[in-house]
Amino acid sequence: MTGARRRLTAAQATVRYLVAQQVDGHGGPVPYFAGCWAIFGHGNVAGLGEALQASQDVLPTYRAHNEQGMAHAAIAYAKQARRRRAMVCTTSIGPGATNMVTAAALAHVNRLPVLFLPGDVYASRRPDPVLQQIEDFGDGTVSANDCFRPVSRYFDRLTRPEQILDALPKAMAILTDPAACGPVTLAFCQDVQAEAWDYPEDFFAPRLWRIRRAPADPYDLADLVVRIRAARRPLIIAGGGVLYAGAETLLADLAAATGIPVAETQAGKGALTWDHPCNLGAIGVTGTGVANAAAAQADLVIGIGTRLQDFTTGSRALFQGTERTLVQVNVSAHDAAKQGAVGVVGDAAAVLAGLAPLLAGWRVPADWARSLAAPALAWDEAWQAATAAPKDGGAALPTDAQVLGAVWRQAAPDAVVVCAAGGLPGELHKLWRVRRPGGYHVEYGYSCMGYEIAGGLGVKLAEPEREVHVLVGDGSYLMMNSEIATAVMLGLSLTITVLDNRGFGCINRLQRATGGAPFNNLLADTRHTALPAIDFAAHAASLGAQATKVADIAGLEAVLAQARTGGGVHVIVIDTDPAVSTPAGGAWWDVAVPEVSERPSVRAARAAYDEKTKDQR
Ligand SMILES: Cc1ncc(C[n+]2csc(CCOP(=O)(O)OP(=O)(O)O)c2C)c(N)n1
Ligand SMILES: [Mg+2]
Repeated sequence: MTGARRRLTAAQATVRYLVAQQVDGHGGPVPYFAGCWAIFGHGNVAGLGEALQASQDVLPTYRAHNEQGMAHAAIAYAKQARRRRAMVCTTSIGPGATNMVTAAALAHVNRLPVLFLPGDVYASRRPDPVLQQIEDFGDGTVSANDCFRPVSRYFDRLTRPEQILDALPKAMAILTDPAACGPVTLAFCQDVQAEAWDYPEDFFAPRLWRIRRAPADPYDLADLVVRIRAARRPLIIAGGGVLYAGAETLLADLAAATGIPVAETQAGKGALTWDHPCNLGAIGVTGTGVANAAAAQADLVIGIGTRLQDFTTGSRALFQGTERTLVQVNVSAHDAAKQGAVGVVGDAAAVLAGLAPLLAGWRVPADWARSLAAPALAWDEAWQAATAAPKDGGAALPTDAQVLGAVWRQAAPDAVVVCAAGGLPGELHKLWRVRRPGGYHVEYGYSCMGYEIAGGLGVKLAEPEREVHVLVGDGSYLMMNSEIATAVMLGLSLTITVLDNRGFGCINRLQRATGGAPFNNLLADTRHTALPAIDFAAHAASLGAQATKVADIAGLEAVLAQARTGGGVHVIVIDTDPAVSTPAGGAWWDVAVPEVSERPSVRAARAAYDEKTKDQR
C-alpha cells in the first residue's frame, strides 16, 4: 500500500467523495451536489444516514414526504440549473427505492442528471430474506433495484466497499457528460454501507468537473453553412440543448444577424425571449399558428438540441416542405441521426459560435420573413383573445388560457412557470410569453402527473431569487401534493395555482376527439355513488400553505398580487372549464383510433385518422 489511507465506512467514503466534487460556478468552484434528499428506512438509516448526519454542514440533507416527490425536486433542481449542478436521493430498500423508479424514468427521458442511492439487500445474504426483499425463485442476484436498470444511464450495485473507487468516478462521468447525461443509480447494499475499508486519501481530493462544450467536426459545420446560404426558407427548432449549453445569447444574436426564424420545443421554450423579432414561439402539436405555418413551408429545418419527439414534429406530419432537408445539431450522435437528418454532432453553443463568423453578412431571403408577418399578426390576435380576462366579468367558468393569462400578467419579469401534465402544458407552450431565459420549466418529456409541486420546490432551490409559479390541474394535485409541506418546512416562497376542472380534462377531450364516449376521466363520468367535492384550499391549508379559493379571474389576479408581497407557500384554487382549450395554432398528434368499433363516432374518427397518417413522413 502506498500513500495515506483513511478507514471509513463505504457510506462515509461515498459522502466524502460526493462533497469533494465541484463545478465551475462562474466566480469559483461550487459543489456539484447541492444536497441530498433522504427518506430513511432500514436500508439506509444506519449506513448512509450516519454519514449524512456527520456531513450536514458540507452536504445539506433534506427530508421529503414521498420518494418520488423528492426525486422530482432533485431533477427539477438539475433542469433549472441547466444540468450544471445536481442532487442526490437516498431511500430505504424496497418500496422507498421503487417509489423513485418513475422519477428515474422522468430523468432518463429528459436527459437530466440525478444520483440515486437506494439501499439494497444484504450483499452477504446472511439475514435473507430481509424485510421488503423481493425473492426471485430463479435468480439470486435480483433485487427491487433492478427496476432501475432500464431507466438509468449508469447502474451499479455496490456489494463491496472498495467498489466505490470505481463506481463513483463512473457516475460522475455520466452525470457531467452532455451527451450521456441522465440518472445514475448506485444500489447500495445495506451491510456494505456500514462496512469499513482503508480508502486512499487522494480519492477525496477536490475534483473540478467541466461540462464539455464539444465543437462540431469542421466539415459538418462548413456543410451546414453551405446549406444555410442556399436555403430560401430556413427554420431553426430550438430544443432543451440550447438552454443546457447556455447558448441562448448566441442563438439570439445569430437569429438577429441572419433573420432565420426560430421556433421552440417544450424543453427549448424560453431560449429566446418572447419578443425577440425572430421568435415564432412554440412548434408542433401545441405550437403557435405562425411557427407551424413556417414549419409547413421550410426548406431547411435545423434542429438544435432537440430529441424530435412527436409533439415537436406533429408526429412526423408537420415539416411538409417537399424539398426540405432536416439538419440535427446535437451533442448526441443518437439524436443527430434521427429521422434521416444530416447530423452535426456538437454542443449547441459551440456550433452557434462557429456558425456566426461563417454567416457574417448573410441574411435570409426577405420574402421568407415577409411571408411570416401576416401569420405572426394573426397569432398575436389569437393570443390576446385566448389570454385576456373574460369580458363578461366571469359568467362562465374561466378557461385554462385565461388563468394562464392572469398568472402571466401578475408574474415578475424573472418568474419561472412550472408544469408537467394535463391540458396546461399545451396551453403554456402556445401562450406563455417568456420574459427571461429559464423562465419556462415544463417537464414534457415524461409529462409526469405529480411533478408540478415537487418540481416547483426544486426550481426554487435552484434559483431562490426568482419568483416561482406552479400551475397544476386537480388531477395532478391529487396525485402528489405532499411536498407542499416540505416547501413550508423549508420556508420557501412558492405560488401554486390549482385549476380545478373536476377531473382529467385533457384526456376527456382526447377521448372525445378519438370518437370515444366521455368515460372515466371527468369525475362525473366515473363509477361513483357520491361525487367528491374536494376542498383543495382546505387541503392545502392543512399542509401549512396560505390557501385561498377564488371565484373568478379578477379574484385570482388580486390574490396573486397579494401573494407576491408576502412570501411563503400560497395555494390559489380556481374552478375552470374542462371542455375548452385554445383552438388556434396546434398540429395533428398521432393517437391511434380503433380500427373497428360499434360506435359510429369512432369509425368517423378512424377514417380521419387514416387520412392524416398519409401526411406522415
Ligand atoms: C403519472 C401519470 N399518470 C397518467 C398520466 C396520463 N394523463 C395525462 S394528463 C392526465 C390528466 C390530468 O388531469 P389534471 O391534472 O386535472 O389536468 P387536466 O387534464 O384536467 O387539465 C392524465 C391522466 C400522466 N401523464 N402521468
Ligand atoms: Mg383537471
